[in-house]
Amino acid sequence: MEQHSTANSPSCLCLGPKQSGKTQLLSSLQSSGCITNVSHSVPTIGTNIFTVKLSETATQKQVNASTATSSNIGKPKPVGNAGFRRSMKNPTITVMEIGGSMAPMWSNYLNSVSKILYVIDTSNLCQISAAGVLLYSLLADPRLQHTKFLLILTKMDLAYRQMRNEALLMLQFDKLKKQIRQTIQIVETSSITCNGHQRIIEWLSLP
Ligand SMILES: Nc1nc2c(ncn2[C@@H]2O[C@H](COP(=O)(O)OP(=O)(O)O)[C@@H](O)[C@H]2O)c(=O)[nH]1
Ligand SMILES: [Mg+2]
Repeated sequence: MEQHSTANSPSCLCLGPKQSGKTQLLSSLQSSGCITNVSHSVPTIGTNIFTVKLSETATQKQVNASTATSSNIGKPKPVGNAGFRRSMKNPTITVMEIGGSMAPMWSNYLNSVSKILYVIDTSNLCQISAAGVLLYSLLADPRLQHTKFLLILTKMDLAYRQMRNEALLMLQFDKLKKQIRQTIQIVETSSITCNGHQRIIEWLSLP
């Protein structure tokens, strides 16, 4: 089967079931703004590419740390992952969203992926368990054993959302954690209030 991930493809993917809020989240991260009203959106068929501005202080710290060691003197400057521009001014990362309806084809995009933003809609009770199954299949993939995962619990502005602990219970997260080798960070977000967006940017800014 055709493999879509190449050396030039973004090494950061945004995955999750359809309508979980991926496009909305990445659009607001890209434009550094929140959405003002919730409108009906067109599900992503295929992929979308977003460029997200990273935290200059976080990337600066890494550059300092990696150039400060005496063993690095005289060696070329570190080059970031594909899609990751680690220049000191205006560092950015390219994130590729793959539509939820393409879940059966996610596997074609998993070569050389260093980070995955996995988005789960906390207001969609019926979808959370299915989202957990899809997440588990990613975590079990041999190509993603060293990939960093950020679990994003979205739509936390909605009154009828599941709270963090309830959502994690539905995902059987405690059990899942014991069976995988990756460490998963969790962040609660809303594209309406922009809560959690700074934490996502800081996580993206880490190596
Ligand atoms: N209340 C609320 N609605 C959201 C949020 N994020 C996305 N939505 C809505 O959820 C629907 C699906 O969002 P979209 O980003 O297209 O989902 P995708 O299929 O995962 O890309 C749209 O109607 C959005 O306006 C959020 O944080 N809060
Ligand atoms: Mg989308």
